[in-house]
Amino acid sequence: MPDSYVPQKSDKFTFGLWTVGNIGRDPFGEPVRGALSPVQIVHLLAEVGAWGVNFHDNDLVPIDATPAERDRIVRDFKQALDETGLVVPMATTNLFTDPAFRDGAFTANDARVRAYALQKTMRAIDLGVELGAKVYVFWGGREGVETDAAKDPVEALKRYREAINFLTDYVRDQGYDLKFALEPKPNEPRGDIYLATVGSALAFIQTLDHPEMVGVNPEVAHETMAGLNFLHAVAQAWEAGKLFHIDLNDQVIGRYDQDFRFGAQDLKRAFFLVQFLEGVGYAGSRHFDAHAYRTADPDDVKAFARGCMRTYLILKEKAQRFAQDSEIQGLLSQIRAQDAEASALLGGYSRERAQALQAAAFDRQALGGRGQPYEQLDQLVVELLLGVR
Ligand code: GCO
Ligand code: MN
Ligand code: MN
Repeated sequence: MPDSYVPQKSDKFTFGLWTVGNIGRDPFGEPVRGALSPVQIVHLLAEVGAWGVNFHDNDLVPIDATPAERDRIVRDFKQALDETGLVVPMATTNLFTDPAFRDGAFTANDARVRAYALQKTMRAIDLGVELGAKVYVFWGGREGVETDAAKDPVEALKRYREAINFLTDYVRDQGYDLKFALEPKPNEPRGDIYLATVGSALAFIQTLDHPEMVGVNPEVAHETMAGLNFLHAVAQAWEAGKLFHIDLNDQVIGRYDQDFRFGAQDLKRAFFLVQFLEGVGYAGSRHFDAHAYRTADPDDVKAFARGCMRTYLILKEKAQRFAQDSEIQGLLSQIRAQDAEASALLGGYSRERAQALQAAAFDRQALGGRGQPYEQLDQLVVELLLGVR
């Protein structure tokens, strides 16, 4: 039987160099896998069927590389892209690994660090654009505090805004075709990170000089760490025209930052997410910002990468079944049926409508007496996902 879950270019599946390249270091243990070169990772991603590869500046070019080394690395990387047909849809800056950023980058208290962060980001933007990136991600992992004695949170926001404004102007000045995507996270590695959720990032974007150039890069794990409903965050970003990118992985609420394989933890939430992205026609990358378990050997890393994509495709098929399932659709039309008389009372404001509403009679007890078959509906979804319908 032909396997219909084989990734295609049109699926727009991407991985960062740091994801399948993760060597399994954690706060308690040394690396367990050998480092792969960027060229090796490109070939690995091509082998498993990915469409694109993303990188931080220093995933590709080490922070202390000479200009000659940089040129050689970029040339080899481009050659690997040519050989495999992989594209680079997104790039980003590492503003968290080097000790210089121990107090943050754009929000660091030391002005020299803030200036260095801008310089490093401009250079990383140049590199990303050179390799074809159209989206530039800002994940402010170190932009935060352990103690609020250290930084004024209002001042931190002002610094953050000044940096993003500077960089949007840089992109315009260079004539680059590049959009920014802010990636919120509540904590880790800082005790508390500024712009902790998608909602905070969306509000912040409206205060920028070029809000049209800036959207968000929501990540499953990050909203889940905050105990929030990821689908709702994605939906709000989408509705605001700000879903420029997405980081897919999985996470248990209340645990450390796990970065599990997409769908590894909560299949039902993953299903509603895929159903949403496919349903609205989200056209951006499906980026898996996840890594294999520390127990994985190189073969198991490939299984991890294939698993992310395969689960996405299976859930996409489940969404099609959901749309075709007559029992589910029957319940949905029952739930969504609208009372014409009541609907006429709703909509935009007019004085007549306000008067009609003031005069309307509502049978409050009848309203409270009406149930909804959500148990039935949810059980049908569960059975669909369990493969028995
Ligand atoms: C994390 C983040 C990062 C970012 C990456 C790209 O929790 O470490 O998700 O993986 O996505 O730095 O900006
Ligand atoms: Mn993350
Ligand atoms: Mn991420």
